Amino acid sequence: MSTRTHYRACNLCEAICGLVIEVENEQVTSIRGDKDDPLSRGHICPKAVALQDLYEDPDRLKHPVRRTDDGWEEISWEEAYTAVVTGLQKVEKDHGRSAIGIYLGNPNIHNYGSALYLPDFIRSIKTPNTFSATSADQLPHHLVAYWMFGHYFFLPVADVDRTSFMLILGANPLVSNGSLMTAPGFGKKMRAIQERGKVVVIDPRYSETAAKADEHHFIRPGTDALLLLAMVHTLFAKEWVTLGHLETHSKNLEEVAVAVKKFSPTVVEGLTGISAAVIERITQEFVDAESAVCYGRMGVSTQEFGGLCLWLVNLMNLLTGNFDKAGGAMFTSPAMDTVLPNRKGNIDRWRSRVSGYPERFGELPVAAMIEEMTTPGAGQIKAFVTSAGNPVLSTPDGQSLDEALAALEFMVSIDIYINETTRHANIILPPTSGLETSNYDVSFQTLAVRNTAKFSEACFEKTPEQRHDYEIFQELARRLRHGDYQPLAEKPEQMVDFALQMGAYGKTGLSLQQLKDQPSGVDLGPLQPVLPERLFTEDQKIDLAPKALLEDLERIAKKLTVSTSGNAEFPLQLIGRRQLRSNNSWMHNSERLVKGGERCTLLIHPEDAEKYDVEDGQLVMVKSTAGTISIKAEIKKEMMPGVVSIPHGWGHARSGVKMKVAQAHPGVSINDLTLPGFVDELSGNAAFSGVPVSVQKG
Ligand SMILES: Nc1nc2c(c(=O)[nH]1)N[C@H]1C(S)=C(S)[C@@H](COP(=O)(O)OP(=O)(O)OC[C@H]3O[C@@H](n4cnc5c(=O)[nH]c(N)nc54)[C@H](O)[C@@H]3O)O[C@H]1N2
Ligand SMILES: Nc1nc2c(c(=O)[nH]1)N[C@H]1C(S)=C(S)[C@@H](COP(=O)(O)OP(=O)(O)OC[C@H]3O[C@@H](n4cnc5c(=O)[nH]c(N)nc54)[C@H](O)[C@@H]3O)O[C@H]1N2
Ligand code: SF4
Ligand SMILES: [Mo]
Repeated sequence: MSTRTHYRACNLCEAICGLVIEVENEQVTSIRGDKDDPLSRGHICPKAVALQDLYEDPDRLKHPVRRTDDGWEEISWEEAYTAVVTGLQKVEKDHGRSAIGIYLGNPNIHNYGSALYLPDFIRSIKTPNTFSATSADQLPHHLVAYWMFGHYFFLPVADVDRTSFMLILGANPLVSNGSLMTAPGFGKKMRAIQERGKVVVIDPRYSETAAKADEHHFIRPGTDALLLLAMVHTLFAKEWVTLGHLETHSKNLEEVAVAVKKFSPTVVEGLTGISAAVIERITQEFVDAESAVCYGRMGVSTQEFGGLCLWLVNLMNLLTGNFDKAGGAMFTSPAMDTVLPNRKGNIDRWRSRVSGYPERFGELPVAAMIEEMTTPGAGQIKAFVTSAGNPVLSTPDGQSLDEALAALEFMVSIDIYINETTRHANIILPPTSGLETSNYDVSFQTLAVRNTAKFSEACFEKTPEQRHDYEIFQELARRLRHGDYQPLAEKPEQMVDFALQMGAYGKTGLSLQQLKDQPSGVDLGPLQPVLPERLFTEDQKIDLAPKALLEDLERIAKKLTVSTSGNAEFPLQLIGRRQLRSNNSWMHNSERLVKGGERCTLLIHPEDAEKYDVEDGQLVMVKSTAGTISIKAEIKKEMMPGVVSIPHGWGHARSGVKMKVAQAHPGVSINDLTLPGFVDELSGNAAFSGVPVSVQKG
């Protein structure tokens, strides 16, 4: 009997937990947390063991497949590549480059093969119509970083290991395990913060994180920018503003003071639902704490004022002297640094054809995807490429996207499943995944609350028939460029080795070999101050008041004059939620992750249940201007009155999906209710928080 122990980082979510995997006769016998991993220190969540299910899943594709009138047929890689290149080139010839659209999903960023080689493929197509999950997620964070610090990926991270006061808006790290803040084992870290001080949560739902925090306040969805404006207003009104060591490295403080003047706590209390007294007290506690950090994520990013929210989150940290300082918001010093001066990002170079959304970092917002496919005219999308994405379930008005995909001339998906989106592809190219891949987490080691470096070898060899994602992207780039393509390095691990040796720790000997010798990972210590040296702005100053954000205040000022209590037809506000045993839309094919009671339910407050005559456990119709879904209601006091919640990523009952376990636990898709036209107008990011809906007995 052969046995071996394999060490790697889980790549399912941003927490990148260290795993110890026991393998006997090439079968996984156990997956547990790696206590020696310097970042995760043994933490894992229930999804880690599902890596085995993913590896063994009979529904996972191992060969390219072609859709025919009689169903899917397996084809060779040669046939598949030829069909893909022929299909794309035909559409380009007939309708031009813009007629090819691309959508990139979340797992691309969790895999260095995709992260490092996908750009070569995209450059081979050169279409303005590139979309990604970013504009249904963190786009405002990038935009604000670009304007304030000069680089779209120079994102501050909450120093949770040292802070003594944490103000959390619109994040549920006890379930999500942290986002744009790689903090595995957040629960333990949160208890330590509470021992040092306090954790306050602002959320329209009494979330799992709120339930463990010291204090929680309901907020009316979409009004966080008003709350934060009132907090920054208070900093000026009470003369608490201090920039600390960044005083001479910042500009436009006076503009901030003027801009926030009219947003006093008493002006915003009625709209946010949080009293002026509470706003002032929390602000004071933030200022008085030995160190404090304000952290905002999905709930404040995917809403109408996402850009303003993230700007104000940064201002809370900056103006209280809690920026680039232990216990505040800090930047990482990653071993492989991809935050480079020649990649600051670009914006506004083109606009979307139909609605005129501005380009953001090479992409157009997913909000524009459907109309770009369905509106006739030059530049209409006729062919589509998806890579590791399931936009039918993950982007606004998925039902209409579903129909638009069905009407395309040609579609190709680089994906491991035939799911709600990829079932429309003519060809699916399946890469290796999970345990079959080696990995160095390029992005999330750059967003981690501690500087560490770790390399994961593949646990299992791929079969000769399989291809790694980077091999697929290289081959497609080569063929699309008629052979005129040479990758920077043949394999991603060569890129990593080179970058590590050129990086900050290369001088002291950090190399790929060292990481291979220390498979649990290498500790590079707590976050360090890096400013002003690492600022990317031309004048080496932080812009506290970027013009576009000041201008966007006019949009929110209009909120002060209108009631937010919903309209007569759609009186309730819909928000989402994440669940520990889900991972967006694609891990529902693991029996152990879906077993138990129905999880795709509508949470509704008892007062609203009474008002709309809804009983617990009953099927109800939830309606928005995009559509109607039928879902089981759960009456819970954890919801703010007037707000209802549905988790995203469900809706597997569509015909032609080939994921047996998921189909047996289908749920319905919240994105059949969300609206493409409901966006943060500044960034173009989808607004999922606060979609107007009605609820009726089914
Ligand atoms: N209403 C609402 N909508 C949301 C959200 C929300 O909170 N509410 N959240 C948004 C957020 S934050 C995100 S990140 C997006 C996610 O949106 P998407 O990225 O579009 O969706 P995922 O569910 O992550 O789909 C991942 C796809 O990748 C495939 N896949 C998995 N592993 C691999 C691999 O190794 N290689 C390849 N090639 N494919 C692989 C899966 O089969 C699946 O098709 O959803 C967004 N949509
Ligand atoms: N288990 C699990 N973990 C995951 C994922 C998953 O699907 N499942 N997905 C991963 C991904 S792709 C991401 S991006 C991260 C996201 O990580 P988080 O942002 O931490 O996760 P969410 O659960 O979306 O948290 C959003 C919170 O905002 C609240 N909220 C909604 N609207 C508003 C509002 O208007 N204002 C305020 N203040 N709060 C609001 C919601 O009630 C919710 O508690 O999670 C990652 N981790
Ligand atoms: S928290 Fe995320 S990285 Fe850690 S084990 Fe769970 S899914 Fe994997
Ligand atoms: Mo995400």
